[in-house]
Amino acid sequence: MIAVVLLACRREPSSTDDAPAPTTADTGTPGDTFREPPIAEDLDPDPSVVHVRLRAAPLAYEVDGTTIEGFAFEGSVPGPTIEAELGQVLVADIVNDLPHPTTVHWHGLHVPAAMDGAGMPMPTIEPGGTFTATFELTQAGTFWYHPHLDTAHQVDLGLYGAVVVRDPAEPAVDRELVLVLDAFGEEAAAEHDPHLVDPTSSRWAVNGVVAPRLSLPAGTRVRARLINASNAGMVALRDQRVIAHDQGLLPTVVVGDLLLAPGDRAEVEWDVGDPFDVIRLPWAVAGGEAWGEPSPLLTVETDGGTAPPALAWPTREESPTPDPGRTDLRFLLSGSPELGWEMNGETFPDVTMPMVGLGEEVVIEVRNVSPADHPFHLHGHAFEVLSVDGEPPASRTIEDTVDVPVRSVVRLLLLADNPGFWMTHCHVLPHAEGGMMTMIEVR
Ligand SMILES: [Cu+2]
Repeated sequence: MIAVVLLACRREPSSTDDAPAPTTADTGTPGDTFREPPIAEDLDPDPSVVHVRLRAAPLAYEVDGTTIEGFAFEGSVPGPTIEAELGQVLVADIVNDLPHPTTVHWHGLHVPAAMDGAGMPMPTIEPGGTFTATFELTQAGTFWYHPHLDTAHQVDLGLYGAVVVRDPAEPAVDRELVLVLDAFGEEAAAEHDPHLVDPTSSRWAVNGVVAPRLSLPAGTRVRARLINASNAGMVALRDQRVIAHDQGLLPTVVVGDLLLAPGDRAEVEWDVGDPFDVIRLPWAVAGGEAWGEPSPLLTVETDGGTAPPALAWPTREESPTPDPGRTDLRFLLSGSPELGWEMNGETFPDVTMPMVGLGEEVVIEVRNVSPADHPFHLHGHAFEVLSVDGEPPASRTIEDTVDVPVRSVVRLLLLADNPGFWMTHCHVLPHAEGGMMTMIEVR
């Protein structure tokens, strides 16, 4: 198997070049060496500003022996990771060298509406055009950027990258890792049909490498930042020590299985002692029993030794907010692959836009009556999950993307504190483009 992602003009100077014997392309066979996306260069010496360039252009790259005639930011899939600290201003020069119009959306970040890269009218960047996004980073956590125009096509072909916003008050670990997850289907990729690259989630890549091997010394404490950048694939991981969800550190650590729907992020702690696999569990997107076998998403290699004790993350006395009982906004998710996908019985863009007052606390109920899971995502805001089918979460959790399982009801508490027209949609991108999308006006 050939090493990973081809960068436009340079090879990765990593040990992947002399990686040992090729392995088969079967899911779960430990593959090439783990790699991380490049770090976006900060072009501004001003310590209060992070100024990056994101040039989107076509790129042929390889995943697990399959060449994808794709797209990339700065010649890399995933695109460069933007690293910043809480309170810094991000300036991103977006250059569109694609043969199509595009935008960049800052998933999970509370940006002004004009910077969101989405909405109506769509703030399109034409081929050959540029746009500079500027906003302050007011939340610590793991976020990501991706186009919001012809989204299923452009994201699927490789246009995505991580945004890491650090709070210097959070505890330090030995090693931080960014893991951008995407799924690649064999057959479809070979046909270069972008809309079908990850329909079956058959092969999962971590930063462009399927089932990579990561070598770490025993005693290393890792903070791993996970992003599900796939179009439609669910990632269920066995038995993780979960320290953060979409919007940063949880008030209390949760140990257990972890589900990442498309668009979701989570952060986990690994205390490295003996070698271990990060195990991906089968997940039934249509509900009911899942079929298939657990398989390694990633293998951590080490000589073995004593694991460090789990870190005592700052614990906050925060219980989940009790459900106020009322419902201010309702979203009914319905449809089917055959009939198309609807929100409140409507298909985007022919939708009725609800309006909420700026500063209002809004109780949202999302009910899924369709035969598939739908990750509900709202732009420009975050919400607390009050309950899933009546059950409050194990730890108070603030999200911008939450899976609404088949035949389930998810209740959310939103503080509508960001004025504008905000898209809300299913983050299974073919569902969103099939019509499961609407907008909320906050004014
Ligand atoms: Cu959906």
